[in-house]
Amino acid sequence: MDCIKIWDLEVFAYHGVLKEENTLGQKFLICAELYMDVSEAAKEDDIGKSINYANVCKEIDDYLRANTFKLIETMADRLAKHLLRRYTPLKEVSVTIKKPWAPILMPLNTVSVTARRGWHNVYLSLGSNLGDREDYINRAIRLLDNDKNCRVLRVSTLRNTKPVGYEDQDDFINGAVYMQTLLSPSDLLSLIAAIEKELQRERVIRWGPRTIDLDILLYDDEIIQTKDLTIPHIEMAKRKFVLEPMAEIAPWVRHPVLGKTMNELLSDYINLHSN
Ligand code: A4P
Ligand code: MG
Repeated sequence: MDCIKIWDLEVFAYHGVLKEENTLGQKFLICAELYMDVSEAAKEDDIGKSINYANVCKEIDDYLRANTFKLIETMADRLAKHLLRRYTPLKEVSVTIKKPWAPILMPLNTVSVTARRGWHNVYLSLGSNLGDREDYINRAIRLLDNDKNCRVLRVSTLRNTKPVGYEDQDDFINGAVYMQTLLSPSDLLSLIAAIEKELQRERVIRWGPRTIDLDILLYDDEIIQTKDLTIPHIEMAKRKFVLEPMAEIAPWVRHPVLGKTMNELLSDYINLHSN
């Protein structure tokens, strides 16, 4: 991927663990690697199609003066995410914060921390079979999109579906969304748990009635198996109520374990259940 590099931008700011650092301030050197596609800007020789590095330098200076952090780790993490949110063409950002002459009572040139952050491509499934089902699903989508670390980019049609698993319950409405997030998989799980809680989700019966159910189907091409998280979602290929909306919004996206696209998985499901 193409990259615009800003090297050793000097910023005078008030970050640090020591009280003197917060009152007297000090000089930091900032490097930012901005990963994006510059071919359109180059083709038309048009700065409007790129990111103006002068503006980025001003943005970095403003951000690091307007906020105070104890650690250069935090400075690098927050600044990288701020730049990703501020400039939509950016896919990834690597920020290095250098602290020249850190006060360690020994000769030292600089100490630095680098944080590389980027947007992750995520698919979620949504389901509801209690109360105003459509309203719960739309509210969940709004809450996701309103989170500063997420942007919802595509929403499937919402479909009425018969309950699967525990069948003695009302019909569901199901759908899927494509979104990008700056959150790690476990932080994304915490966010969807918080949204479920806000929308009065109660866990009474496994696979039972619920105002809202949000599941992470895919997170980039990652394969994750921890105590709390299985990605890709363990049941996704066995469920028509997941495969139909996924085939609608992401027909060519490939399941990283099964090696098949959403279209292929839906065809397999239909063939298996038509006999
Ligand atoms: N967990 C592990 N992996 C994931 C993941 N990829 N995404 C853990 C989200 N959570 C994941 O989930 C229990 C735990 O799974 C979480 O705490 C998390 O640590 P839960 O949402 O509390 O419980 P649940 O929803 O009852 O279980 P699960 O496995 O999410 O159920 P499903 O698969 O969603 O099934 N029929 C129709 N027609 N439509 C439906 O939407 N849904 C279900 C529930 C049953 N029948 C249905 C539908
Ligand atoms: Mg669930």
